[in-house]
Amino acid sequence: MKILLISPNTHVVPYPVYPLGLDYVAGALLKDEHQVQIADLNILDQDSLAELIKDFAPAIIGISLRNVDNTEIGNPLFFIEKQKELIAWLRTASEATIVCGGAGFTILARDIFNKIQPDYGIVGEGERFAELAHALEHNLPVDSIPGLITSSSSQAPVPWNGEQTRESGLGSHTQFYIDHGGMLNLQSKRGCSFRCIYCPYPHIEGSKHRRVDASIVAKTALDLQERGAKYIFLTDSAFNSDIQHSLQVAEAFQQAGLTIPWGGFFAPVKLPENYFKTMKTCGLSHIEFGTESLSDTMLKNYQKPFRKKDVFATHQQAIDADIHIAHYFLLGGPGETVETLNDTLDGVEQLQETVHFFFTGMRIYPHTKLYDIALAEGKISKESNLLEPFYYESDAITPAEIEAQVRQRSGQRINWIVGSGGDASARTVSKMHGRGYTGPLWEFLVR
Ligand code: B12
Ligand code: SF4
Repeated sequence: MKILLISPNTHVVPYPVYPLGLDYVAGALLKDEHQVQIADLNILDQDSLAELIKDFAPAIIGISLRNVDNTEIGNPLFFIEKQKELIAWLRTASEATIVCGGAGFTILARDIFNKIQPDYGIVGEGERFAELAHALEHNLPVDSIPGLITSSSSQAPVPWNGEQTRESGLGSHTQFYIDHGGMLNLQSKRGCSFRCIYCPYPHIEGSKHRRVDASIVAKTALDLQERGAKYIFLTDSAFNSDIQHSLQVAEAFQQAGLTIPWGGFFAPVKLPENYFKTMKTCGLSHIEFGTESLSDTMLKNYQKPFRKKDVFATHQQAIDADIHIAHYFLLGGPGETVETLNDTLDGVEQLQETVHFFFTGMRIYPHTKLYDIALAEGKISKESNLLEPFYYESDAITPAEIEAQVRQRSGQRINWIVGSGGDASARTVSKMHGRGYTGPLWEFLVR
């Protein structure tokens, strides 16, 4: 069958992100000998898309819904209306069956499905698309496909234990990302085994690690380098949630001859001595720590797998290894008070040679412990609409008060950033990428 895969994500904050999920969906479909094309709306406008649809005449169109919103309480953006318009327009341009999937879709599948009305949705890993395409091609029943959403039935994601095949050479969109910052991305495992109360990642990817053999990860990394990548972002929920595997992957990079820098998300958990020195030797240049708070009370409330002392020790280890460091904070969750916030900000002031991103208000997602807490506290009901972002607010301090306090403490410091930095910082990043700088570039704010 002819299948067109669309990435409608044109969000540029903090920078345009290569639509990695579609490489895996394409890999699974190509294995079943379907004809597949990828349309990335970062490079195609509506007229070019219409032309592509006319020429290719797909029988199925798959849409990757990565972002629902930007999860920024102070500068909210909601992307689903635009996807609804896209689907309505596709119905006029094609008779193809429309299938949605992706990380954002998986979190709020039923609500998104009802709003944008595709023909089918698939929650969780998109490799299952091949099963749906097979059923549609041969007029077989679809009801038993794990994770399938229809107008009348829903299912939870079922982790995919089959082969993961990345098809990264499909279409010309790769060049766009190489030309705009040089960043391509790579996944070394799926799943996160931690249990942080607000986090939907274990729902999206499962809570059991499914590791890709380190030598295969390194082979893909080398392939990205040969295609022109100047930097690789490891998209794992937390790259070091399996410390051993993260070391194997890093060492495999070095053995394979990878020379470009790379980075990713890390949890500031207790680490073996010299962990970051080894990582640095293997090319790790940027660490994005999901620190969230520096109050032990709040870290316990959030069920984080580390405490304040671990953050400081891990931070120091990263500094000693001479790696760029950023910390992300998530303020205002259950139990946040003026005192816990002060504890965090006192701690932040002691963390040197880094950049801090502060997010206030926790987006409440279904299938999380935070959802249950908010329900028990009467902040939401089972009928609450969580598709349009809804944030947990502590009874003791409002998001506005938290933001005011962060801004007041921050003063003129340029390494304290509220939210992702928004359009202004995205414009600066874009200009620098235009001048040939590569990578995430937040290291220029490190103080
Ligand atoms: C890594 C990451 C980042 C990195 C990306 C770096 C890079 N160069 O790639 C950075 C830090 C830059 C980032 C930024 C943002 N991110 Co982010 N990110 C992630 C993360 C952890 C992994 C995404 C990923 O690449 N996964 C690996 C690929 C292989 O998986 P995938 O894309 O999900 O695809 C699989 C399935 O979803 C499915 N699938 C995908 N497409 C399709 C299509 C069809 C038809 C089907 C059937 C299936 C299918 O199949 C694939 C293979 O199994 C996810 C959380 C998570 N664990 O998923 C959040 C996540 C996607 N991000 C999110 C958000 C909100 C953002 C930002 C808006 C945050 C901000 N305020 O700046 C920005 C947006 C950036 C942009 N330009 O779009 C949200 C989206 C949900 C929401 N509320 O909208 C997530 C889910 C995190 C969360 N808060 O829950 N992000
Ligand atoms: S470590 Fe990160 S990805 Fe894993 S559950 Fe906690 S917040 Fe989510």
